[in-house]
Amino acid sequence: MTSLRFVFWFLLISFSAAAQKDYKLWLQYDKILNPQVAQEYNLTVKGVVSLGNSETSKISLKELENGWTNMLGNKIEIKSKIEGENNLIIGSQSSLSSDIQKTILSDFDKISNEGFIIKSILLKNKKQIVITGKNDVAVLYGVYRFLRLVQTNKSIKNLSILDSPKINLRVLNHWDNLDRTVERGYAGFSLWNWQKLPDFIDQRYIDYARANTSIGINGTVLTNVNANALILTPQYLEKVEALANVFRPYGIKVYLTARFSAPIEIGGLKTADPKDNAVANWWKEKAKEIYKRIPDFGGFLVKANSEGQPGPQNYGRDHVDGANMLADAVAPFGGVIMWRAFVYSEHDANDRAKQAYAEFQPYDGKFKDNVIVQVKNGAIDFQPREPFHPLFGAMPKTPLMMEFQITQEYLGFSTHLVYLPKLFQEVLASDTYQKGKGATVAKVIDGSLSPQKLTGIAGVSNIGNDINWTGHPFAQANWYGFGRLAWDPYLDSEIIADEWLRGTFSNNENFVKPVKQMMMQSREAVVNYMTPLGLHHIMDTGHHYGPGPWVSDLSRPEWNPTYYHKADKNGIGFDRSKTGTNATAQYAPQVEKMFDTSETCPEIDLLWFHHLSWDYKLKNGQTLWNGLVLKYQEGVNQVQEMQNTWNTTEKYIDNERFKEVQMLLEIQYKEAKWWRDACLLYFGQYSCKELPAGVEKPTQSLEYFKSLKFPFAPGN
Ligand code: GCV
Repeated sequence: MTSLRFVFWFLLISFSAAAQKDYKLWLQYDKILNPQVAQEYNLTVKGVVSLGNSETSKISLKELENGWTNMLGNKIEIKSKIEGENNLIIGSQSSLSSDIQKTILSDFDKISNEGFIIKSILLKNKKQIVITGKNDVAVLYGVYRFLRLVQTNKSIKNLSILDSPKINLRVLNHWDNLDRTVERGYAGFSLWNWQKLPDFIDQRYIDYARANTSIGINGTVLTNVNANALILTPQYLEKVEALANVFRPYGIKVYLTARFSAPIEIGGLKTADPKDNAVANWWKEKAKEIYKRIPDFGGFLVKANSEGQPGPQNYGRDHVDGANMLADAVAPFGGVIMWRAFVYSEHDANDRAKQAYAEFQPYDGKFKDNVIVQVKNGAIDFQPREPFHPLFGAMPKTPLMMEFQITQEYLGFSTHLVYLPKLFQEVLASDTYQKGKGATVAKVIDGSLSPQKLTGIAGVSNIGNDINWTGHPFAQANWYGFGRLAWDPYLDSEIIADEWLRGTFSNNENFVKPVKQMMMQSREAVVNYMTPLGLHHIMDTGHHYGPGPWVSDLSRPEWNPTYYHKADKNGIGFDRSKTGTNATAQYAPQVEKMFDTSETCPEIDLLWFHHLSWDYKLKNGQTLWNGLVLKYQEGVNQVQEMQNTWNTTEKYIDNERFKEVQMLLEIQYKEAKWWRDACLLYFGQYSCKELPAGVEKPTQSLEYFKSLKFPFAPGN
């Protein structure tokens, strides 16, 4: 009995320790194992002096204390005033004594309102480190950066770091419904427990805020873009207010999605026509009501006249009318409207990839100052690879906000290890050529190409109430990497992976080096085994889980995979060149020219822009058929390599996360083969060609793959 009890407690304790590791994200603050490194830190920092006393300052101090104690194994002395040397002094500009201010005065001119300074200084001949900024939230950003230096075992001698975010609105978009289901969510249910709010504040809300602020995210849209008007009723606003109160000290603003028909559904009006005075007034009153509760409310995100959502077009008005009416409602309070450009219509016979540009580009310069147009990274819908959206750079008089998808709707849900910052970086570094060479997407969205009053970037969240937040331990890296790139869209995704691995798992080079390489290769692997050479949108219907290139019977033509790959006896691919839909003409002339002919089109985008014969010669001399098949096989091989790499890491990390990832990689391997076999069997019917050497033969028939059904796939 006693021994049974012991086993029970042992299991419980080890389970909760493991769960905590998963839960703690990149903020593990593990003990520093290298004694020299630990010694340097202990010698360089002997105490902390916190100069502020706001809620935010208290968080800064608590984070420092907690991080330091865990990493160094000894408590850091908290001092009430600066005495002796080797102190860490934290406080905003106005709280600093004049002698400290003097030493770093010119640095304040080099940072923005949210920027921070971490500097080793000499104060009365004594060495100190200062972490400061123009306000307490900026200081908190600095504290997290300082802790990251320690976490990643960087030197903290002679520090001189000045850093400001390059983009102002850095927000997560939660596609969370009020019943706690999450559209395209693969990590459990929504974090927001509407039933228990406002009185019950889950520790998760606080840890969510900590994680976000540690990477610089400063906004959260709590609700799904497929919106429910109830969120705007007093019953729910009270709950939203409670969340806003939790997030405020962390510098995170709350936003909501606005259902365009809300004036009818919850306001009792007969119309939601944006030109109707009663409608405009209803929104003005609603804004007043919200700001009374939440003075720093961020504003609204709107999906209108898209995939069946109501919008101004229901009343013969356009997107400008709709967005500007809402903009007027929130303007007196400093709110913004994030208006989505994700539009395409079953009544428009045009190539779906052209529709958003065709509709929105003519609106350039017509939106009010507090409207920012949110554009997905590519023209279709978050595929494993898409060329950058042609709207980027094409609306110089309108702020455009990037929308990335962190949740892996089309990239294997939370089961596949895919390191997305590699994808994000590829998009951000794409050259639009809109003002000549070097006009990257990053420069469009940070306002450096054409100055903008608002700049922004959104990531569709992959967070749910799973213990590890994101379903897959490595999907945490996608949340992390999104935040880091939102802060600085020019960062290298490999450096981000390095930081994340060290903060999350270990500083051991034998672990970091191979696993980083694995992460960096993972995005190309998923492209290879799902949609190589520019293929896109060939997943199964509705839930989007697994391959479905055969699907051709959906009511809307542009929902069918056959619309996108157009495979037939003559070849495969969507002709978007001059001889086809001429979508290439939506890009700047240099880009248009490059995409327009198959010889100059990058092969990674080939079948996005061209329909080519099965015998078309690729750059490596292979026929298109053989090349395509080999890419599918390469993707499968890459997953196998990822498995091999992971299997070498067992001795460096905790057993639980090792096992979790190992099992998930095994599923990924199976699913990669599923994608390869299903797609090759299907396309092979048209190419009528054999599989080249080196490719495994499918073990199931096409009919088998077509028969698979997933009625309870998550996220639907
Ligand atoms: C929130 C795709 C997804 C939808 C999503 C939509 C959007 O179509 O499948 O679930 O809806 O994009 O971004 O609005």
